[in-house]
Amino acid sequence: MTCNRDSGKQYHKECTGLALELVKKRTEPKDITLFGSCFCPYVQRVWAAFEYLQIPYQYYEVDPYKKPKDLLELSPKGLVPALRLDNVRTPKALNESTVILEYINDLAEQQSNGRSLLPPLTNPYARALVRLQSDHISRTVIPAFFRVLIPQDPVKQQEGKKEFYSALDELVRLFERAEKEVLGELTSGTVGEGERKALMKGLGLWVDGNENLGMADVMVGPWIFRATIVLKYYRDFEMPTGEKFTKWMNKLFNHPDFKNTCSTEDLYLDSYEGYAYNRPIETSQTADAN
Ligand SMILES: N[C@@H](CCC(=O)N[C@@H](CS)C(=O)NCC(=O)O)C(=O)O
Repeated sequence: MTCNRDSGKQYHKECTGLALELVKKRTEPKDITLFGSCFCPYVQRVWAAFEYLQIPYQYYEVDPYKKPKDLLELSPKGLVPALRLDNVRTPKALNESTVILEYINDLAEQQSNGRSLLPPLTNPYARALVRLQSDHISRTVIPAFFRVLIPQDPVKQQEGKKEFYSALDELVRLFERAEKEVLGELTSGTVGEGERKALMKGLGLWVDGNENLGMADVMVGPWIFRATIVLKYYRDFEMPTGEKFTKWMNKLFNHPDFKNTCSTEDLYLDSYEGYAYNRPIETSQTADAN
């Protein structure tokens, strides 16, 4: 059932559920501090990646709409996520979730802890295919999500839904393409199981038998998760029902490094009510930043 009443709820300022448990485990000072906000999907993608890549970090909750000074020192517009890096001689900073993802993945690859969100460096084409997925997520999937949520006119919402479905279809096509082009040739038996496993890695959870998060999984996961809660509740939106798509979503939602960064549903419903009823936050800097 679609919900039709604005109850004036505001975004939350503290994680709940499993995400709160994780915050409590990540309060110790570390060389890298992740400035995050509990409701933010851009933060969640980076957060899940930190967990998966096993890079030590401290989680620090901030209100990006209040623009605290310590956040502005790291991120020019005061957007989350942002990193404070004390792992270099003079403290440095990074912002933009996609840049942070690449950075921490580089760190993990350099540390050779066996974790990466991308296929091995020895297979540049496979890495490029995964980056095509990420590019599609940034350019098309995320904007389409907001075109379902933000318009108040039902006709526009309907158009948004169509756009979102076709963006998800294209994502599936890109998943299938990577699977086929990278693993398709490996059925000949000339490749050992070890190599197959290594190649599968960065291809992410779409691939049967692969339990490792890939770059596209963390890039898009927070929006898929929010779509099943927020778009369903406010816009009566149903996710695609294809068998493999559903299997992929379940793998994603149940992957411990993703699941542990999820708060309870009420946090997302409350935090997105302002979007759903067009109550813009005056201090928001995202209009020209996303
Ligand atoms: N392109 C940025 C977007 C980050 C972003 O929009 N973060 C939101 C929270 S979800 C924010 O900080 N909003 C504060 C504001 O709008 O001023 C990224 O990928 O990191």
